[in-house]
Amino acid sequence: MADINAKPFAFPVQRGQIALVVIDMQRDFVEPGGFGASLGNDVSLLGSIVPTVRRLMDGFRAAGLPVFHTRECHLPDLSDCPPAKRLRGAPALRIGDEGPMGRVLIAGAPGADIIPELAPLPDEVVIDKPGKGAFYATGFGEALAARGITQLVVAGVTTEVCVQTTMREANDRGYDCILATDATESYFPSFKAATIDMITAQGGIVGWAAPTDAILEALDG
Ligand code: TIU
Repeated sequence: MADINAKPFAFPVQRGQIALVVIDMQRDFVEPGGFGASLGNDVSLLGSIVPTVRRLMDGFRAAGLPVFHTRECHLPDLSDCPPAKRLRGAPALRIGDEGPMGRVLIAGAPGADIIPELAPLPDEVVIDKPGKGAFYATGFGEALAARGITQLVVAGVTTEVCVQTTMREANDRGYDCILATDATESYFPSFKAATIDMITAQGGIVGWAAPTDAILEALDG
């Protein structure tokens, strides 16, 4: 394994300590009729990264490296959904409401499932998270520690919300994080670009960024 050619400088891959985390590639964010659409977003942009995320996942799997998946979702009784989250704004559907893909952002509802093209393998860890970050109120940190993971390649949606929040949480916990720039997407292209700039500025204040090809090349090297 070689260093990844990345911004703001080469990412030093540590063999046996690197994992991929794919954030929230759920029907509720990617397909019409889900949570993302209920917030007023055009969800069509997000579908464009699916083949690239799949290529990244397959590269990790082929290299024998762990792949983690997350889902933003809540318990059916909403006991893990703060009213401040559920009641904010004036969405067409609120979390827990019955929508075209079942109850919005509720664990077990069809909309909360990961899209079939990116389905986890049976031995891969899936983290259900009630917040935007993957570490808050989950067992993600413990799952990573149990496997000796110290470096995260981060992909998924949306770049400036759950992806960036997870990278910031990870960075504060001491992980080296690199964002796969073409395996993440936002409903707002300018927010995606700004996020990549924010992460990599100031000498990598939050982490690194590189396209999928550069990441896979390093895993092969
Ligand atoms: N609304 C939005 O851009 N994102 C989220 O609410 N969740 C995630 O990013 N997964």
